[in-house]
Formats: sequence, structure tokens, C-alpha cells
Amino acid sequence: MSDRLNSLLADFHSRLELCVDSQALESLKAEFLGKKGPLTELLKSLKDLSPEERTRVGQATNDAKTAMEAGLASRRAALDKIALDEKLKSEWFDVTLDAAPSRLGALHPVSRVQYEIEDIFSSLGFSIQDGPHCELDYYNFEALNIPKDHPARDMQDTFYFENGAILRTHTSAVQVRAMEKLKPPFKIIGPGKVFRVERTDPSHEAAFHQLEGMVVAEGITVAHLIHTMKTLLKEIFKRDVKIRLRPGFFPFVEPGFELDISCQICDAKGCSVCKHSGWIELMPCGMVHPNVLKHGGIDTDKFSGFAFGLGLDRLVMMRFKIEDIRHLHSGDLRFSGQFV
Ligand code: FA5
Repeated sequence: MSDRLNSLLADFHSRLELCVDSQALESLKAEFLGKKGPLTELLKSLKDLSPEERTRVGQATNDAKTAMEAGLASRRAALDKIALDEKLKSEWFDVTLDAAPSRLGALHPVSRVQYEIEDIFSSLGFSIQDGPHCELDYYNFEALNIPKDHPARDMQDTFYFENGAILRTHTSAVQVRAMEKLKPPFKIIGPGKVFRVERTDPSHEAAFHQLEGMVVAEGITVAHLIHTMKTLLKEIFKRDVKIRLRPGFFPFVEPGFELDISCQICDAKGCSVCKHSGWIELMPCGMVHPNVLKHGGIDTDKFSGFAFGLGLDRLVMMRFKIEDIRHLHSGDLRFSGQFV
């Protein structure tokens, strides 16, 4: 009996060496340890043996079974290790390599300059006011001394909704909202998007940005206005830029001015942005018309004010030498990626 067990074990071990995958291991296990395998047969035949022999052979058979199970487990572990080593060899990677560069987002140039201007005016004591894009005629025109049928309405072709509301054509509407909210003296700016029915060209868009400014206090004069404009431009460009002030008509200011900046794109030599004039219309301004102050419930015997409406996109164009306003709204990452 013990010879039979020894030869079974020897046979098992030599077959075990030949197993190269888990399928082969499973069939070897079934063959030797399965219900119809030689060990089970041996255990079944124990009943025919004498009690002493039964104990001895039973023990030896169980030892053989344990040895086979241990052999299977260690062969399985060895095969797993070989498989893992091969996988590691074929799938290795260098953990010391640099990661692929990730692209950082950044502020759009218009937002960037807007936030810079907000900082400048905040440091001068101005508060930042807001207003809706979809506006009422009253705030955009009526309260700004532009009654219905006034020819000045044609200066800013307007998008109308069926219910009579409009897309605001300028941030001057924020002046009216500020006067409703604040008691003089006050200093505000109101940056935001405005909309006009406009044929686009290198310096005109249908949706663009303005930044309104308004100061109302006792004794405000044109000198305060000019000083504020100069301070702003110096802070933005970090150098003196040539400006010119000429008379301009806006029903909500008197006197009114057009503030032009020398074209920074062509160094005032003439280009398509400045329409070959060397100047860019940047920031109309003026002393707030008494009718506007009265509409806002302000005592015009005591208070006066100035206001301005900066063309933000054009300022950005001058600052970064962008030769077409349409780049700013193109959503083209090749363009905006240059301002990271
Ligand atoms: C106004 O909108 C007045 N509300 C400005 C104002 C405020 C005057 C307070 C007096 C007191 P204007 O239509 O000129 O004015 O526009 C102001 C600025 O916006 C222009 O100087 C220009 O820089 C910019 N701008 C006007 N139209 C466009 C356009 N289609 N595309 C891009 N920028 C424009």
C-alpha cells in the first residue's frame, strides 16, 4: 500500500512540474484528488483492512493528500509570480518622468482690465454698481433726458423685445439706478455688457463692454472730470498716453466731451482700427445734465456731477495692441491663450 502511495505521489509531482497554467493545475487536481481519483478509491477501500492497518494507511493517505494540496498551492503561487513578472516587464513605466503639461485657465483680457479698473476706482473710494442687461426704456433713455422720438435715440440702434423692454444700449442706465439707490455725495462705476444693432468692423461689435462712471457732490467741476480721466489712463497704461478732448453731444451731459486716445496699435500713424485718423474714440464724458440729476431726485442748487462712459473693449485693444475687436468675442483659444 505504501509503495502504491509513493508511486502515486512521485507521479503527481512529476506531472505537477509540467503544469504551466491554472487550467492544467485544475485538471491535475481533479485527476488525483477528485471523487474518482486514486486517493478517494484508497480511502474507500480502508474498510476492508484490519483496524491497525486502517489507521496506518488512512494516515498515510491523508498525508499524501495534504502533500498534493500543498504541491498544487505552491505551483499555483509560482505560476502567479511568473505571470506577474511578465506583466510587470511588459507594462512598466518610468515614475520619474515629468507629467504631461496641463494648460492653466486665465481671465479673459476684458475681465482682466475690468478688474484692474475696478481696483483703481475702489482705491479712489468709488463703489461698484450693477444693472440688468434687459432694461426698461425709462432707465436707458427717458431718465437720461432722451424722451421718446428724440433724434439721439438713433445714435444707438436698439434691440427691442415685443413687450417694449430693450437690451441696454449703454451703461449710462446704471447712473439712473445709482441715483435711485444712493444719496449724494457718491462716486460709482458700473461696468457691464451693452448691445446695439451694429454692423461689425475692426472697432465695432454688436455686444461689447462699457464702464460707466458717475460722481455727484458739491462743487464738482470739469477739472475733477479731467483729473479722474487722466489718473485712470495713467494707471492702466503705466505711462502717459496722448489724449484729446473735443466737444461731444449727449443729451445727458452739458457740456459734453469726446475723449479720444492716440491709437496705440499704429502709434497714431493710421490703421483700420482708428480709420486712419490716428485717434480712437474711447471715453465720452461730461457734466451731468441738471435734468438727469432732477430725475434722480437730486437738488441741483446744491450738487453737481460728472459722468463718463468708457469703451472697455477698445481700451483693451489699445492696451494689448489687438487690431480687431472681433477677436475678443471669438471664443478662439489661440487668441485668448496669449493672455495667460
Ligand atoms: C455712450 O454710450 C454714452 N452713454 C457714454 C457717456 C456716458 C457719455 C456718460 C457721457 C457721459 P457712445 O455711444 O459714444 O456713448 O459709446 C461710448 C464708448 O463705447 C465709445 O467711445 C466707444 O469706445 C465704445 N463703443 C461704442 N460703440 C461701440 C461698438 N459698437 N463696439 C465697441 N465699442 C463701442
